[in-house]
Amino acid sequence: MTQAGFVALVGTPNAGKSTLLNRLVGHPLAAITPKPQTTRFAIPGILTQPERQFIFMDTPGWISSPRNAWHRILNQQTLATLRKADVLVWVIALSQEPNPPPPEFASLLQRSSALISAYTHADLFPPPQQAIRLQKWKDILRPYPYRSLIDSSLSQPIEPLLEAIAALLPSSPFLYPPDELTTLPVRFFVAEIIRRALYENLREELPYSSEAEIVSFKEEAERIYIHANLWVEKLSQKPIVIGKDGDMIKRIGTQARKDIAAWLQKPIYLELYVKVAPKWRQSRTFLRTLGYRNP
Ligand SMILES: Nc1nc2c(ncn2[C@@H]2O[C@H](COP(=O)(O)OP(=O)(O)OP(=O)(O)O)[C@@H](O)[C@H]2O)c(=O)[nH]1
Ligand SMILES: [Mg+2]
Repeated sequence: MTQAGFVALVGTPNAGKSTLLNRLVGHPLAAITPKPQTTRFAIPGILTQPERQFIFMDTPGWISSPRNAWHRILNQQTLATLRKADVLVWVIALSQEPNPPPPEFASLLQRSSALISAYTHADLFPPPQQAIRLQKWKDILRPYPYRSLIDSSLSQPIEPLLEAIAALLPSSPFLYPPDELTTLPVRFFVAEIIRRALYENLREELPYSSEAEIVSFKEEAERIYIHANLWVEKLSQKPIVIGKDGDMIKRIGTQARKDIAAWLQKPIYLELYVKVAPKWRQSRTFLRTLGYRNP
């Protein structure tokens, strides 16, 4: 009998969840940046082996003090993903202060019969410091029924984590065609690539106040034509995204175009428009038009 199931990767912002998703599936599916709150949707990544199918779910980092409708939707996505998962992977970063999981999902972890903890960022510390930090995390983890605690830092191979998850996958027929890598459409990943360019080029509050929306995506024989809106929250943010003589928007566009072309293996024509949607993070209606849904 084959095995198949949903595997949720959950944890605090910046813990390294998206890095793990990409390593587990072997493709750069989810955007990774040094800034917290990079992931805004539950992103599925599918890995099919001859007898097993893992459907990994990357999740937005848990926001412990949500300040707007957007934060609450991000947290709800994480909770919904946790609830439907067959295996839970609680991702912790040794670089972060050890803290118990948020009360909203602590009980789900506590009741889980298939919980694993993976730690990251161990490579940043010499072994004695690693051991001290790990011990503090073990104290936090003690009340939880985790099956294994695995060093999944960038310096380590990913296979031990994969094997630990495989041991907990339910017996099941495959849930998706074996050659499928994700269930989200290409447009979603194109918007993610543009957003990563925004994150990497903008500073302070701006990355969190901006969002990319694909308006049109037309594939022709020679080239793919993409129009996207870059939404910001305030009129005063628009000239910053455009930059002096348009140099910032040019830089963002060039980086995004190259990354999209590399991903889709085709020349890209990319047109970006900067638009203002006042307080979009507070507006459930606008969030819905950007694809955010209450799960
Ligand atoms: N040194 C080191 N850096 C890591 C490791 N894992 C991830 N990173 C870096 O940590 C940063 C955050 O990684 P992400 O994978 O985006 O973290 P995330 O948990 O998905 O973050 P959010 O989506 O914002 O919640 C990036 O700069 C990664 O390159 C690790 O094991 N060691
Ligand atoms: Mg992420």
